Amino acid sequence: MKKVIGMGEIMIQMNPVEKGALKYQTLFERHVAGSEANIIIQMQKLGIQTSFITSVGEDQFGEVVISTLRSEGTDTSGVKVDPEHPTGVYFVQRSYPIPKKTKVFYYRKGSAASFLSQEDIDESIFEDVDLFLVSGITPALSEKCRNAALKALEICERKRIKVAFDTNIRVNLLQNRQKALDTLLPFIQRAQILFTGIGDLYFLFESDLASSIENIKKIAERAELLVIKKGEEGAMCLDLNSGKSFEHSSYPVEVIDELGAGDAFDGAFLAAYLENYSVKECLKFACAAGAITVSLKGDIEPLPSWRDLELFIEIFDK
Ligand code: KDG
Repeated sequence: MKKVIGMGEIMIQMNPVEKGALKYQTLFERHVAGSEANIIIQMQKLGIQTSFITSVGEDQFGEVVISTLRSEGTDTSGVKVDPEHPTGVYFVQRSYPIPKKTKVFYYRKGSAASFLSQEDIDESIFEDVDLFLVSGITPALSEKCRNAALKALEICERKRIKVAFDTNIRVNLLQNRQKALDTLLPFIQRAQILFTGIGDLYFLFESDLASSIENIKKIAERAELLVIKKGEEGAMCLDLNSGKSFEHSSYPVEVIDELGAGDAFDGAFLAAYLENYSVKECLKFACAAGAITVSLKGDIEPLPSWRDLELFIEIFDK
């Protein structure tokens, strides 16, 4: 069985029962979510053995985060419980003011995860690991977090563990293009599998897709696969070893909550990659997982199994 470790912040997601402006919402569903954890849980649901590194508050929400990871089968020996800082929370606003678009409001400043430090990275859990996964959110949370993620990269270098990185730019954490480039550079340089999106590429390089791809390729010195998510236009993957490029269109589904779709995409792509599927098939499973996830609220609950993916693809590819 392939083994993967992820690292990042997991928060409580408050998702309103109804669509519309947040200030008028009175009824909320409580979910648990966080980009890297969503990716890891997608992989766990697809038969990969997973562990997660994070820190949660010594509070009710921290308990929910840990029990969610455990109930999905992810190992929590890398999860710290911080008595001094709380578990982060965020609120979702769906379909307002732009129909089908989601906006998030974070209450994560000073959260337990943002105090994760190098000392919290226990090298022993990297034993026999095939892949380490992190995204641009974690190094953007704080300098401490960035150093913790850099320590994980160092361990991967020594143990020859592959790295998957998603640029996952959160403008409210990274502010501007230069800060984003400076913060993310070592991660983009180190990743063998690099995920990004058209929005992130535009934010980083302020140019058209073709020139942005050339720009990121220059930085991504060790990338074997460059995967670009294009939202409603589907996705593409450049196999930088063979020079071949692959595309897959998106599946036409009703969008209920677009949050977490990119994570489901990454998780399914990586699980398929670790199971030695072709790049073309990895893209197909990834696009299907993304589509299934936008059809429901919550980031973790809609993540599909192999059986779900096969059923979905059978119907939509008919
Ligand atoms: O990828 C979905 C995420 O945006 C969400 O679950 C919360 O991790 C999160 C973040 O930082 O936005």
